[in-house]
Amino acid sequence: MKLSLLVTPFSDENLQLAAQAGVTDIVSIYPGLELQNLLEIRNRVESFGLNLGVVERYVPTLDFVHGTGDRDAQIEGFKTLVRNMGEAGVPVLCYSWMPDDDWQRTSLEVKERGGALVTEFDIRNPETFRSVTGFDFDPSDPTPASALWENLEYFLNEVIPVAEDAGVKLAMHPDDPPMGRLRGQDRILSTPEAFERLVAMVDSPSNGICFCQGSFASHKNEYDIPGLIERLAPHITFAHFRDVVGAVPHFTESFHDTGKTDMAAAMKAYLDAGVDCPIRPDHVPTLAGETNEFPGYHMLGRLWAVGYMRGILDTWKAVPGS
Ligand SMILES: [Mn+2]
Repeated sequence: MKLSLLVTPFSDENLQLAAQAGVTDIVSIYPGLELQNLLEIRNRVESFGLNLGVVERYVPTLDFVHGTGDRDAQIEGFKTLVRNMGEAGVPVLCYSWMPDDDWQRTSLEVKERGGALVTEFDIRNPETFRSVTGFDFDPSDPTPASALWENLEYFLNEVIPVAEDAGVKLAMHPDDPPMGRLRGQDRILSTPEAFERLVAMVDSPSNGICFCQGSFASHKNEYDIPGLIERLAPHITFAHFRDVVGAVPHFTESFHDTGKTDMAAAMKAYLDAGVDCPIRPDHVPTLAGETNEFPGYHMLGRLWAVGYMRGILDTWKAVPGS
């Protein structure tokens, strides 16, 4: 596995911290459609002795997810991004099919160990549910699950051949929260069966999965994470290492050692299955001295997480027969 980090803000200091923590691969947010921008990001990352391994977050998707507006123009943009990544040698593009664009939470400042701040999702009372994450949609005009699936198949048939040509692997992130419907809007990608349907739609090494452990762990079915990694392993092109306490309808994020998953067993599951892709900590707690302006996306928790992950990786390397 390639120890990876999303660094925000994308500063020289944070890139240096990543290098010092032993990270090998950097995850960049959406760089826009100019090849030059992507090349500049790659060169800056490489100047710290790091690789640019993944593009993730803020990739425009909502028109082709819902089949609205000029979806073909948005697909063309996605193809341009894929071709640029091929040109720049960036191998993985993470995206999602969330109809509300990104994660939903109801609190951004629940206290974890030592007063560290984590996010919470609580829909035990749907009447009072209110997302505070800033991603939303018009609940008066929902897109049904059948249309979300049709739009996905259309998208894959358009994009996967381009990704194959470019040598880029897509990585589909699960819905977060992992629910089949939220506020009247269907959601289609939160179960292993749904991901098996996704990868069967277009059979290609470029049609891959981002295995976000916390998304599967917070599903009401409370999946066995190591077992699920083994099941989906041939299609995993990117991994998010995170954990939660609880499950839908109520869960909170956690440190890697305070959640409900055996994280050492999860890491071993990737290794045993021969998965060799970028893996990054996701949604880390906000620690002392940090503003919590970007919940889940500050640096101190990431650095703590990288050390934890490196320790597990080295331990399994040192265990005979593992
Ligand atoms: Mn994730």
